[in-house]
Amino acid sequence: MTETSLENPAVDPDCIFCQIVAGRIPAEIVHESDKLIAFRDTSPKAPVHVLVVPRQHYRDVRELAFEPQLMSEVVRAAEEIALQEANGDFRLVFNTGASAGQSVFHVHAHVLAGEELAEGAL
Ligand code: D5M
Repeated sequence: MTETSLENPAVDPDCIFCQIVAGRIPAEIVHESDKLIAFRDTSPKAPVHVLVVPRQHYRDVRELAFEPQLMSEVVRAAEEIALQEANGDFRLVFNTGASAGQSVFHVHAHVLAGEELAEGAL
């Protein structure tokens, strides 16, 4: 079943990231706009590990590719977070499909930043 609202016409009530967007599950939010939220990953793989998540439910980046403006906002958000929390450099990862490691099927960009990235440890 799909809920609808003016702000977010495509919400999957069984999706954990839709629940975070709706404020029903807590998260450490570091960045917000009308189209996106960004919060810390609960299993960080880098000194800075933030997930940038469109408020609207898209399954993966293949679906997001049909929304170039929103895709661009994801990249700009990553840039801002990396500037806020590290030296501005960052790695942007979209795990796409279960066999590529995607475990949450609401598109999210992993923003990874911090010194260990340059040292090749991650
Ligand atoms: O990445 C899914 C990521 O989502 C994984 O790194 C853990 C993270 N995760 C899962 N649940 C939460 C909550 N509730 N808050 C913050 N982070 C969360 P994937 O690319 O799909 O494997």
